[in-house]
Amino acid sequence: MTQERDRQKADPDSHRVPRRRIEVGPGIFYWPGRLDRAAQQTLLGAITARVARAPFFRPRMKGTGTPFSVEITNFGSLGWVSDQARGYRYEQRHPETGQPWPDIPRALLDLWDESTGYRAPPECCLVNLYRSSRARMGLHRDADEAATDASVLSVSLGDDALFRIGGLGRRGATRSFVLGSGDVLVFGGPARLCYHGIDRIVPGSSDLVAGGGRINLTLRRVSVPGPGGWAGGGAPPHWVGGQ
Ligand SMILES: O=C(O)CCC(=O)C(=O)O
Repeated sequence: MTQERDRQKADPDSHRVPRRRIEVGPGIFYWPGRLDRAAQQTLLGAITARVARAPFFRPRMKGTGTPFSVEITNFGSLGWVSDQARGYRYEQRHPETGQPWPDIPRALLDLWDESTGYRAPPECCLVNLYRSSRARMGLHRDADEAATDASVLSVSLGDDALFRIGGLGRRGATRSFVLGSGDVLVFGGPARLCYHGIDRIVPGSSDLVAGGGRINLTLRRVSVPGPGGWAGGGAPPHWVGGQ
């Protein structure tokens, strides 16, 4: 992966050709430069238009109320939120505007189909904004979803980030690598509940995001699709809204 990254750095145009998919570990797939610069700009435009309707906000840890170092918003029928009183959960509306989340951009839905092959669309596109050089994301598991048979799809835009991924236990061995603008990561199957996080970003390593920083898009299927599943209509499942 380091060689891949070095090649991109040496040849700035190399990102125009989608690179091959690399299996980093069982169930963990990494596509450096999956989106070329034009695709990144188009996607960023789609994100910016939606953020105007669903502005970034800063989630807080349950109990302590400690603010996250990242700001977030969501697209899709369900948005991941966290606040002091109720902690991690999915909600159908933006906590500050009270409005439903904007739809997930078409390009991301296509990428989901291509890269996860899952039988149903994602319900949540969590948008993480790493604006400050101190922004990071501690090791955690994506464990608030019922559909753990669906992979998690992650798209990076803007500044490079040092991504860390381990195993199913918090204290196990981890490995880290750089996620750059346009890189795509998918983890599922044996890796679906792996611990992962962002150690730090590299400020100024990309000029894509106006104002600087990094945007990460994490797409997840929340509910189990099909008979008995919930596809955004009717009564939501019990894990939505912290009920
Ligand atoms: O920013 C990233 O690349 C990781 C985001 C993440 O792990 C999450 O939102 O659960």
